[in-house]
Amino acid sequence: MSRLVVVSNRIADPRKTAAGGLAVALAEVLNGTGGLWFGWSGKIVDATEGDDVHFMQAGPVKLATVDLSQVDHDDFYLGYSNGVLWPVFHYRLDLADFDAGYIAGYRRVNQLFARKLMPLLQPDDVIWVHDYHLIPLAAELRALGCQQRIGFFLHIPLPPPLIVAAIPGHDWLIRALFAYDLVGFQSQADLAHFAGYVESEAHAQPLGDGRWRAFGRTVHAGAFPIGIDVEEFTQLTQAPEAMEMYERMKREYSRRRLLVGVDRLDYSKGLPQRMRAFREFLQKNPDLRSSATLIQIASPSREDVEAYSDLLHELESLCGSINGNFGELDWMPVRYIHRTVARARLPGLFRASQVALVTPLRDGMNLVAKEYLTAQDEEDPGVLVLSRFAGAAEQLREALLVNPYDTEGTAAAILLALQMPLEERRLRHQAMMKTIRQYDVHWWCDSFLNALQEAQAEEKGTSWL
Ligand code: GDG
Repeated sequence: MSRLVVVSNRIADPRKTAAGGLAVALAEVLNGTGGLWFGWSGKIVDATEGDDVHFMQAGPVKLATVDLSQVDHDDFYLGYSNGVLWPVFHYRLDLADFDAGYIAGYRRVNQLFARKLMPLLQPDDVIWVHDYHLIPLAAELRALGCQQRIGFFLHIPLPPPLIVAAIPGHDWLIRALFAYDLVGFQSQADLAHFAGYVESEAHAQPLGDGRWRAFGRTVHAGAFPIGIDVEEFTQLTQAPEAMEMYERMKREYSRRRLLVGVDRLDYSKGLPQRMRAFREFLQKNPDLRSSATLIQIASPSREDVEAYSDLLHELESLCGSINGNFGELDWMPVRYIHRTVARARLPGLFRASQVALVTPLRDGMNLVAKEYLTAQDEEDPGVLVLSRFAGAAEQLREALLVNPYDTEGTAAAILLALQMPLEERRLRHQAMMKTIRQYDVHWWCDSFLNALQEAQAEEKGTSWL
């Protein structure tokens, strides 16, 4: 069996359960092959300190990391990755900062990764690169003579061709995808956008069977919706810490209905829109007013990017005004927590909540939706209100699907969710759990890696850069 080499911007120690489903699933495959995980150490160092690779053994998995200089971190991570690609790929051209200097940093770090990874590779390695930070990595590796099979998975959405085309240098970026043997997306919609782009902008020829040919090379592309580790999350739900959280919530909210939202504080997650919909629900349903509480956990994220501090203020002001206008002496409609909650407690909170509001404006997949459903009591499950613009909506058709921009429609769905009869809740939950179990994180890993094994590696000689 070939050794697996995983490359991602950040790496997680796969032995720590706090790392979550993705790290655990990757660790399982890496353990099987005695694999290598390569990425950024998370450390920023003085440019004069050199760029050594640090190694750490985590069970059978070898972790290899490099540090970044301040300027590389600013241009590559804050600048191009999170100031250009993240907003544009989430359809937010208005938030993109197309500073011409960022792209040089993005290339520099991808070159650094390629240069440092290349000597660690073995001839029959299979390389799996993750996410938007590292789109040109395969092209950089090929330029150094890398012949191995390389796959890429995009965790975030790919927008329609004309939105991608707004990025200065977009043709370079998409051309770089052709240096991979397989490119994976979260949804059929994202895959269709890829096809649309490469056919209209790069004049690629569709060869059928999910293959496209352009720039003298053939790339395979497919949709591989990511799942969760259902078994691990079920165990987490039954563990003492989650049970304790569940009991506490049940006690505290014995006379009230609980709604829950758990998201990174990110503008893609539609948090202000969600608050406005909840406010609309409170306004329209005075009789239900003091019986429903929304707990919103917004874990801090990328606070050094400007758009995120604007969002923080908007959200704080909305929560404050909702509580100010609708709160009673003994009840506040919104409990807003701007902190990270321990992973072990999340399933308890999910299980105690009758409704989950997962209403991103755009999301590659959204794992919270799948975690919420997995944590439910199947005899008396809660209801998922899900944005039609989350990748998860392609799979979870039995959720209450909403348009998060439609305040009134989302408010109506909240009411429907709170009033849904038990039998209907069970049927919907059962149907969605079937999908979540079938397409879990192991399915995701296996199906991607099988497709990568089958993808015919060819035309290694092409010049990429
Ligand atoms: C990207 C894509 C895609 C959240 N708050 C806390 C916390 N979380 C955990 C959740 C979940 C994970 O973080 C978030 O995953 P999502 O999928 O919802 O979103 P992104 O972070 O944006 O992830 C996304 C994903 O990649 C995988 O491909 O689904 O579309 O954007 O596991 O539970 N965990 C803890 N405390 C918190 O406060 N412990």
